Amino acid sequence: MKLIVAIVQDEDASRLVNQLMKEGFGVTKLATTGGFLRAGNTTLLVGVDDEKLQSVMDIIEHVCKSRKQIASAPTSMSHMGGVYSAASYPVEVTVGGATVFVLSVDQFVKL
Ligand code: 2BA
Repeated sequence: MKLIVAIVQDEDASRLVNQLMKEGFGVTKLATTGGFLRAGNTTLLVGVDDEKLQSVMDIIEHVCKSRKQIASAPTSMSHMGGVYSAASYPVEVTVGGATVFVLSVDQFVKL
């Protein structure tokens, strides 16, 4: 059995959950925050038998789109009049479709 940890954009999350549920997969949805953009994203946990892994990966790939977002990146520090100040400038980053980790599951129990 595998545990799929999929980090997706909020815009794709509902459609992805709906599609996975429709295909009979169990899903847990977590509200998460990306470390770089400091913006909300969604992490899905999906436990699947090994032979179903590719079906889930195909659904994720089909539903999740990549998008461009503007992030604020720090540039130089300046030191004037005894005061340090940092400027930032906008950079464009491409986010997604999805960041997916596949973990082997040692044990799966429902108590
Ligand atoms: P964030 O950390 O907010 O990153 C959003 C996007 O910013 C990334 O998209 C990437 O295009 C860019 N980015 C991230 N770190 C960067 C850096 N140090 N310099 C320049 N650009 C950078 P994705 O790669 O599609 O990642 C989307 C989200 O997936 C991430 O949101 C984070 O929540 C998660 N993620 C990505 N890689 C991860 C990893 N190795 N471990 C854990 N979570 C990860």
